[in-house]
Amino acid sequence: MENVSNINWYPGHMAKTKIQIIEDLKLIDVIVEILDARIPRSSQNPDVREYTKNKKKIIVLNKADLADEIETKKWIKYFESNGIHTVITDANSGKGINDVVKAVENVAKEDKEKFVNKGRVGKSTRIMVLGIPNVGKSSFINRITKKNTAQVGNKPGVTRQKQWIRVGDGIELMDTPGVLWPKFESEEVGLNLAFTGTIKDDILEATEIAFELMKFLIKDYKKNIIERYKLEETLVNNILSSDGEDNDKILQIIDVIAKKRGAIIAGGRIDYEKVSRILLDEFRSGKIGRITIEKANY
Ligand SMILES: Nc1nc2c(ncn2[C@@H]2O[C@H](COP(=O)(O)OP(=O)(O)OP(=O)(O)O)[C@@H](O)[C@H]2O)c(=O)[nH]1
Ligand SMILES: [Mg+2]
Repeated sequence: MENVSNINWYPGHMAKTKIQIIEDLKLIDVIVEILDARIPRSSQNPDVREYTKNKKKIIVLNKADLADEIETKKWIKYFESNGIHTVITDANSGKGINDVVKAVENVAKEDKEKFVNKGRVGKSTRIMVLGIPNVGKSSFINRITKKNTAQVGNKPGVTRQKQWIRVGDGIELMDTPGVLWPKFESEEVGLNLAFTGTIKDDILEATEIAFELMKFLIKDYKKNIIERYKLEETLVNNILSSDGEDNDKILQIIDVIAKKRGAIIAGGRIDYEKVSRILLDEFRSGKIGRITIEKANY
């Protein structure tokens, strides 16, 4: 396996984007940081801590429809125990979006009372969405602005063409999200981002990603694999308890799935490219079930 942690992503854009975000954040009262509920740790850019030092922040665990509900509850507990208000959403269906508005209103209330005390009534709370690629920023913004598309317009003093959209009682959202770059701190983080499709499949081989994914699924979600691919449970258990290398056992299970799905090339050999695509597509679209890759171990 290539060293995933050394993958250098969009190097030209990175510095510019960072400067832009820091600039934008000067206008922001509350940050909405969107994470992937399946990989809440790997989808968080460590720089965000620096950005959010003196800011209020709400964490949104998006794609919650694809994540394991029990694990998601643990993650909420984890973040809340660190004092961060956390909301779960499915930006595809719009589920949970109103909870985000409510959470922002609650967080903002405190500040507002301060302003009222100082005689500054009517100041809006300005929010901005931050998140790594593919986490659902655009879907989230489309959802949260759909009901209330009243554009607040450019504010004086804002030189760039930023639009503010009213999304709740005294809440204005910056229409463009801040794109954060994931940090490949370890091979594990790189793989997690590959599983969920954040890293394009041409950077790592699909066959490699699918193999590593299967290794994880057999360890934590064996039942889902057996059910989805209608495997004989005893066959799977026999493979797993047989002598031999663990990697070879995973490959044997992939072979069984390949045969079931007709991923066979002339001569009867396994079409690993095809079976890998099937596994990745079905994982990413939730067909294998609701799966959380990173557990909240606190
Ligand atoms: N199942 C599911 N899919 C989602 C959810 N939110 C977004 N998606 C899908 O994830 C993909 C990426 O969503 P986007 O909204 O484009 O993500 P983004 O963060 O704007 O991505 P970039 O613009 O590339 O940075 C799309 O295929 C969405 O349909 C969700 O809550 N659940
Ligand atoms: Mg987008």
